[in-house]
Amino acid sequence: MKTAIIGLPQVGKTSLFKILTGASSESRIGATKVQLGIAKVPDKRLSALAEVFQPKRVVPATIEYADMPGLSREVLREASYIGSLRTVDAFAHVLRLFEDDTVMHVDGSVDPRRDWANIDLELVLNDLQVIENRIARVEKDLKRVKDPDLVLEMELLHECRAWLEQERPLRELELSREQAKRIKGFQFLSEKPMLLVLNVGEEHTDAIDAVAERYRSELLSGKKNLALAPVCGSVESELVELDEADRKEYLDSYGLAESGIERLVGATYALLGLMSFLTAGETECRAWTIKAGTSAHVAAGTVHTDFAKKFIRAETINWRELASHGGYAKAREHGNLRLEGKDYVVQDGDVLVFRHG
Ligand SMILES: Nc1nc2c(ncn2[C@@H]2O[C@H](COP(=O)(O)OP(=O)(O)O)[C@@H](O)[C@H]2O)c(=O)[nH]1
Ligand SMILES: [Mg+2]
Repeated sequence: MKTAIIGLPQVGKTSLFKILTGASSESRIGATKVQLGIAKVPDKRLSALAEVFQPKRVVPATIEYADMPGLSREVLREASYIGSLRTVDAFAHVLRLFEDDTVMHVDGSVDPRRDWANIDLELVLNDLQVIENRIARVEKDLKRVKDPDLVLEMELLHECRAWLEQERPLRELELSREQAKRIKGFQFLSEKPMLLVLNVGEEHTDAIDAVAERYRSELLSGKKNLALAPVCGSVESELVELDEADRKEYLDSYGLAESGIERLVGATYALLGLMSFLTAGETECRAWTIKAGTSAHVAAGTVHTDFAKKFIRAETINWRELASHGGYAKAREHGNLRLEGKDYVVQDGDVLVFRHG
């Protein structure tokens, strides 16, 4: 899964990228390169299982992030910039809330609502341009052959165009399942699920949840494929430099209950309808990311294609139960290890052992 960190220049994108990936990235005005990094998904369940099994390897789930140069009408005309945006699964749009006279704002003042509206409009206009071009092409083709597939496409394009002309992003458009599948092929920018990341100033960290709640009710109400999470860029980029042991204390000193990465990853999973299951043993404890509603058969395939092909059953137990039994033997003795078939819908926090031929 890949998320692009977007937003105006100087709003805290690179700071956020550092918080998430722990990577160092150049933080300078007018950076033009896209930088990629991997975030490890923090997971208390995985740590608990690692305590029990003492495995050789602990492998958390990961999310890939792209730190994008600041958005503007100009960069949205560059093919390479657009290309890096098209291929991601979601956007994290950083909105500046922090006040700091030493950091310039391209529009002269701090106003997250305005910034969000402006950038969303750029995404909408970009999609509109793509659609106009496509409609012109398909019209020509339809004059030659009445391909029913093209007729359906044309219908969808017209529906999207009408929506975009009202300056509304495609992520909010209600589509049939068939249309939703078709639209994916275009990789429209305004169609991608969007996480708004409020970059809150250090003076507001102890009220961070209240601030987020206020903006959530103002900006999100009734909108699809949209979520919001707050971070404090300047405070939390310091976290990356600290040992695990000192982090809790540091967060506490700012009145923060969890780190930005925990809040962001949680919000991203919810936005994309994701969850994780776990595998655990002496060799490896590992978290796997799947869509909510995934069957045991498909889950097996994410671990190994052979597990899916030769699937017999999945021995299943909630991570907490497994940890409290101290391993599979005791859990089995107590009859807490269930045998589930191909169609079992995997639950968040399940530990699965795949039996295969
Ligand atoms: N005071 C304050 N400054 C911040 C905060 N987040 C980022 N900055 C500063 O804003 C400037 C731009 O940050 P950067 O992450 O490079 O923004 P980008 O251009 O969006 O990648 C840097 O000087 C940061 O130190 C914050 O929460 N508070
Ligand atoms: Mg940057």
